[in-house]
Amino acid sequence: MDTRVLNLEHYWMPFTDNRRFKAKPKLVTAAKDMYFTTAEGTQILDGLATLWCVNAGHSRARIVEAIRRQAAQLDFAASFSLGHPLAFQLAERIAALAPNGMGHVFFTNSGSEAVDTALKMAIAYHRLRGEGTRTRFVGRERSYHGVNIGGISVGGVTANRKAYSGALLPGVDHLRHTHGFKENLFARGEPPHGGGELADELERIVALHDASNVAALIVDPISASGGVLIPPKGYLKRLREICTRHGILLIMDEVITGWGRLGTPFASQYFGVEPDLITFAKGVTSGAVPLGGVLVKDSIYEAFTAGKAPGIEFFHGYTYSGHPLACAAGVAALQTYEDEALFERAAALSPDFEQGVHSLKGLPNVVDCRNLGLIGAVELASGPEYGARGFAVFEKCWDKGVFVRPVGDALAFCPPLIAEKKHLEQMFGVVGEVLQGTA
Ligand code: PXG
Repeated sequence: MDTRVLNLEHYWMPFTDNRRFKAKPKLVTAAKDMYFTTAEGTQILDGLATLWCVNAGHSRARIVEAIRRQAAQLDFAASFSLGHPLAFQLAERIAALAPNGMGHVFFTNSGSEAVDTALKMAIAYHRLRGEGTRTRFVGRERSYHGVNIGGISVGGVTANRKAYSGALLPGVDHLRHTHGFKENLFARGEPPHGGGELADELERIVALHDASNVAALIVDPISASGGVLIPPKGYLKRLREICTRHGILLIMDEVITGWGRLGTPFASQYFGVEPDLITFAKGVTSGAVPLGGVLVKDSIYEAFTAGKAPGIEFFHGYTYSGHPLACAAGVAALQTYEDEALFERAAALSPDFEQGVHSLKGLPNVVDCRNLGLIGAVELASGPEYGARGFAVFEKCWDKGVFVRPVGDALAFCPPLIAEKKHLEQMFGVVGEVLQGTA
């Protein structure tokens, strides 16, 4: 495509330095399996499943065909007191993959909406049970829970919060992030140090406010956009114990860790932790159509539906909740994961991935390497301008045909689950070469 005729002015791009992008655009015009094709016709390896989404790879035939067929058959039907079969079929499939006892699914269009939905569910649930004073939330530093007001309030990414400080939800505390112990640097898999101590901070926060005022704790098992922070051993289990002891709901934000990233459908299963609510998005359709949602424990659904006066149980929903195209893509993506055993493949490839991430240790400026399942990062020492080194490395990798994501001065890796050894070799080979050359 001749991009010289494309007017770049009018699209205000999200989370992008618009001026820098428009001065030197990176445009892709096609994608298949592991690779993008750029407007100039070069192939770029997608080392981040685009934005932690495309777990089945790009433009997979089954998913494409399902969307095409659905658009022709039933382009749209709302889910407000009207329904269509696919939404129910997809919910059933998701429930079958979920941790035990989580048999109900509420659909949204994005992870941000899923997070705000889960926060509202938590408050409404406690109120229904006569514990209406439970309205406070606990989040964590460096966690990303989307960009809606609820999500940035419980989230811990300063850049996303600072302009809105006075408009954030009241009644939110944040646990420390889990990064920074020097004993955990270059840990392979779950870092050994600090899990219990970090989790015990929750006790302190609960004691301060009294448990009767706390609705839920929200945790992204791996803070991906916070820099791929892997939870230390025992940390999540301990948080679960504390929540249970105090009647606080545990929301696991699995927008990135869901759909096989750690070799299990959800990270909750990998860590052996049973949440009360799970938020998901991204990989549920392998990124092909926007879809998110909240998986809830049956007891939560029943608190809303059992024995109450007739009428709407939960005054919440989006026009496009359960959109037919999204559901068609979701069913096809989940079928692809199953047919190709992609979650198992992710688990099987994890040792090679770990090897690749840690092969970067010792290269110039590398101060940490971390990994779990098929997600990982290399962190570089910051120069005078925070993030500049990470961005420069990202650009050079792109020029050499590999797409990875800079998160400050870290580079994140999160390939589609269809990745093969040769793709990992290409990705870590190019990153290593670029790091070597930027001493
Ligand atoms: N929770 C988590 C854990 C996420 O990673 C969301 C919620 C929000 O999802 P939506 O679909 O509303 O974007 C996310 C999204 C990045 C980046 O820079 C990451 C996300 C979104 C945009 C940028 O890594 N994750």
